[in-house]
Amino acid sequence: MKKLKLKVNGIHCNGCANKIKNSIGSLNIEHQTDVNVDSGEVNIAFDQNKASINDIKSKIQDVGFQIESVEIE
Ligand SMILES: [Cu+2]
Repeated sequence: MKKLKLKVNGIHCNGCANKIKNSIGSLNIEHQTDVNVDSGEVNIAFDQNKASINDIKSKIQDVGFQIESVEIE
């Protein structure tokens, strides 16, 4: 599993958090996504054989959020 730590702009509530989780879920890959509403930090562990970092970023951007930074762990 590949681990990413993203700083995402525009997360205001649990609804936003769920939007992001569902967007990653729509990739239909093994993943664990945690969203911290207070800090705007999104931690994602995902199967790097099934999706790329850009796939993950695109999904989050597609539902209306701006990615400020990406840290690969
Ligand atoms: Cu919200």
